[in-house]
Amino acid sequence: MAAAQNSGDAETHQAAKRLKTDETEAGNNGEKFISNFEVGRVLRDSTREKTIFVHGKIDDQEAIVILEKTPITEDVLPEMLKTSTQTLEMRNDIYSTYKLRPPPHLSGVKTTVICPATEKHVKKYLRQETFLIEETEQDYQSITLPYINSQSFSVQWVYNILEKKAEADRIVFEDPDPQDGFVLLPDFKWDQKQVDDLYLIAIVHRRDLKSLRDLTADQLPLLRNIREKGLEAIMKRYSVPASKLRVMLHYQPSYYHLHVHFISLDYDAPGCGVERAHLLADVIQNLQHQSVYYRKHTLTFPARADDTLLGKFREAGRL
Ligand code: M7G
Repeated sequence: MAAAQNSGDAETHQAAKRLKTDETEAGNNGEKFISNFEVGRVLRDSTREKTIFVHGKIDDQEAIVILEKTPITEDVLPEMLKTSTQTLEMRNDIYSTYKLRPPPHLSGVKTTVICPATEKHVKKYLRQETFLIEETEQDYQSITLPYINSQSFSVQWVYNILEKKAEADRIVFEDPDPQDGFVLLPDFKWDQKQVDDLYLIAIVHRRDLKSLRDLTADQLPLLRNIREKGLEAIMKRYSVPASKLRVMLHYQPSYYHLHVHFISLDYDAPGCGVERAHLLADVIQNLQHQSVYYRKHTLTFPARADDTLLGKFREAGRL
């Protein structure tokens, strides 16, 4: 696939391509949990990305289930072609199409469950028109900050990771320093089956930094540490070099506990557009030039049509 050809060191890359999968997965309980899902409405789907986001219920609780067909990788091709059952659909001259049915271990569907899901989760995944907001320093203080304090997503899942109450076995690297330390682990968007769509997040141990807006030059050691040690750990574990990674922050993030995204350059992940992504290298440079850069500058970000924050900007006459 493309990633193997572009990486420069195709051999190392190939070796890292077939990654260890999380065999523990959901087990029997998880399967039962998912099979109890009663389909409500489709929030969003994409035939191109082969994903569907569905709102429904599991045992009377609101739930969102995200299904995603996983990419076909080079290393499973021979087995897939040999062992699939095949049905000829049509033949015409030199053209023919087939329906292949691969064996179960080669036809997994990545499934994410959010349960109980809140109204905010439903809004997050519902396909909606988006608008750009230009947030001044003043807007942040008077509109965004009160909004964050009143109703942002719970970051309990983040604390569970930091306290090793969840996903402890998935940690790729940890620097335990309370000031400049962080935990690096696979993002739940990544099934870890191939590096083409590699996606990890570095979550800082400090709990007092909500987002890019809170950063000053005081956090340069923290940011440099994440960049340096995060890249080193990814090279060591997955043989993916810095030149193949987008290391960035989102503004606005969904979760207001500082974290950094490490994403394969070959993966056109959601949230990588200029209106939301800030490269960590640029953030470091900006803070080197001006300590209060992110406190003072107007920051632009996208918001969905029924995002409460968008409503607050409208009410304040800022949109
Ligand atoms: P964000 O920039 O706050 O928001 O990133 P976004 O979700 O709109 O991008 C948070 C990141 O954390 C996203 O990439 C999520 O996929 C990821 N994430 C969210 N949750 C709830 C979990 C989780 O429970 N475990 C892991 N490993 N990643 C998560």
